[in-house]
Amino acid sequence: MRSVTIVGAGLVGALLATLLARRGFAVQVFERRPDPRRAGFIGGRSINLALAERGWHGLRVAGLEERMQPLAVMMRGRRVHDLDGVTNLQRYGRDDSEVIWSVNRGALNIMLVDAAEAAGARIDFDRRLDRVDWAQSTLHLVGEDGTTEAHRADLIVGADGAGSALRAAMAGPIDLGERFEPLGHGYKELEIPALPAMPGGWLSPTLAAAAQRGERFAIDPNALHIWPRGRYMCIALPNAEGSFTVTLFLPNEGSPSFADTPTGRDARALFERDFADASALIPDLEADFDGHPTGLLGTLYLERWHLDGRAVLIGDAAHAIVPFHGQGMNAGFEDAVELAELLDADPHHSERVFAEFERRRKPNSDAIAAMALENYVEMRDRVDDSDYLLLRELDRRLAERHPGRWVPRYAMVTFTRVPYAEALARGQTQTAILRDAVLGCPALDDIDYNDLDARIVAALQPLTTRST
Ligand code: FAD
Ligand code: 8RB
Repeated sequence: MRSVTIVGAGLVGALLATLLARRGFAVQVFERRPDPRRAGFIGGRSINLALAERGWHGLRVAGLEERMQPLAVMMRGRRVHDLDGVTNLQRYGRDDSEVIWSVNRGALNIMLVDAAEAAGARIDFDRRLDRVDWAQSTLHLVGEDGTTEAHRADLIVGADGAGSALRAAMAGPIDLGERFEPLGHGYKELEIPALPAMPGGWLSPTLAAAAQRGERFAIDPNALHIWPRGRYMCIALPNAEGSFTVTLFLPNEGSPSFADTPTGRDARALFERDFADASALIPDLEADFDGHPTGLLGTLYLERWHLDGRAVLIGDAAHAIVPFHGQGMNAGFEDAVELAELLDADPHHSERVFAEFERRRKPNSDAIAAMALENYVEMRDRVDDSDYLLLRELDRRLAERHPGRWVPRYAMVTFTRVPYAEALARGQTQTAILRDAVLGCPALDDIDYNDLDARIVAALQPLTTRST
């Protein structure tokens, strides 16, 4: 039996542990944090994630889709809030089969850790990887009380996130070609609380009436909310119990920015000016802003993901990206499924397996990194622009005329498993056609669709059904 040591029992490490243990590998996981199932750990802040088809596929392969589904909140589209608080829903897909889902990170992590152990993996919590002795093939781990232990490892997988300690250790013997590109923008998490059973306090009369009727959500629960403001924005994702996690994205410098918004009071003033409808729903904005750290954003690129046949990186450790396509975890789950399949098929040639894994996945992780950067501009600046809305409507019409051949890029990324690199390339072809079609065309009904159809059939092959 081949043994694998995984560093990190986060989302990707725990999924990979499950998949490998189920295939008969002896799996040992080391995780820096305490066991998330331990009492006292649960009940902290609700942090949610958008789960899309690629993520669901990973859970499906691990046999967890049906356990997760009841905990997930459907988001049918983006609900765009203008400066006056007027909102519009832009559907993501054709119907309720093409939606994304908001899930609780803690609940998902617990489910994955449970599944990994049930499949036979061993997880040691409170064990931080400190360094690796490559000559002795030994991991050196530090416990929460400072005690150290050594662990001989055969194959090592680094699923220890963006700040990966395994990556730092691998960079000793080889040059990974590592490059981090900061976005120049950061983020802060705030909370729209659930409506209380006993209305009072901060609630407006309208919300108090909603609470009286037994409603828990202060705004549409079945949407990803966006407050686009050009160079910056806010978003909100629903939590099953009725609250929303709000994320404010701002440049680090300039105005407004995190530099000129140092305190919660300054943030309240910014919200009153630019996000007034949201401001009224965030009673603890000052305390949230002062109490939560400002997060950093950027893209991590590596030229190499493995150290011969001994160690390989996956998930954020290999390719941390900006959040604006909601695909970080989704991409990491695709890594886990792919690596488990490759290792299972050829367990005794790990160098070949790791090289093949990198060959298959790296073009796709580069593609989603690029599309995630592009989607920031789309979300913060374009979703309320009439030219954009016209292109989006034509995109939708062409998808209707050419099912399986013309698929909007957002849909390819979110609702299919078409490789990201292919989604990026097809998206470029489609965008060129869209732009030509509307050039000098005031209305979509004036377009010559016969001409356009011929060009589309020539430029785009039908998508293969394997991944749709
Ligand atoms: P992580 O989840 O970061 O897990 C790494 C694990 O390794 C952690 O448990 C950590 O404690 C452990 N570890 C670290 N160092 C060591 C060490 N030295 N020794 C032992 N263990 C160690 N993605 C989406 O697809 N959709 C979303 O909507 C979305 N929203 C997000 C919202 C937020 C606020 C953030 C921060 C990210 C979001 N992402 C989202 C991205 C997603 O969270 C990541 O892509 C995903 O968690 C990557 O999984 P991972 O297992 O590679 O890394
Ligand atoms: N990391 C998401 C989308 C696309 C939405 C659209 C965007 C917060 C950190 Cl910013 C963002 C999307 O185009 O209409 N789907 O899912 C999730 C997003 O942010 C998550 C919650 C997030 N990720 C550090 C903060």
